Amino acid sequence: MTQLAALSALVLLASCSEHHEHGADAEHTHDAPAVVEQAAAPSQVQDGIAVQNAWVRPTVGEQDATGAYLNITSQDDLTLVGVATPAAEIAEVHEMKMDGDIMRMRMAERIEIKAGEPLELKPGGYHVMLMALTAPVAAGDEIELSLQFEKADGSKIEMPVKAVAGQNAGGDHHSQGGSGDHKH
Ligand SMILES: [Cu+2]
Repeated sequence: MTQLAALSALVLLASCSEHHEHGADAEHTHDAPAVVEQAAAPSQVQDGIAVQNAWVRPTVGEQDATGAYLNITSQDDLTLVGVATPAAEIAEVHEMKMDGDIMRMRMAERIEIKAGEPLELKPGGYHVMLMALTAPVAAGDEIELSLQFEKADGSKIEMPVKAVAGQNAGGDHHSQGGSGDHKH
């Protein structure tokens, strides 16, 4: 798990780096091949909220649940209160935490996002859980998510986001088997 966490952090860091001034430098490469793909993911912006690196883990065989992952940065304090998608009957925000040696997952009803501090939904941490998928998810598929936020004044924001299946294939490879992610 530690390895996975480190890899995820690397990938997330790398995705942030696309905003550096030397973005035009084609020689600017990173260690993992997956990172090169990550750099192509556009950031999606609405109401001062930026979503980057949105991806979905492709399903395998009969699997009818999967995870979606993304980074959220907001100009103002914000709370993530839910998610919806036409791709699954049930979509929830979950949190995975080590409890001693056991990885536990529970629903996260509200996640505070501090102004300017990225919230990372990633394997092994917060994630969007898609259950009772309407169709299998294949690499390259685009999944539409609708993120539901609440601002400090109580007003609500719906933000549509596209997540591409399999963008984090490199990280995916390392996480197979180990995490045993989602046994719903
Ligand atoms: Cu989950």
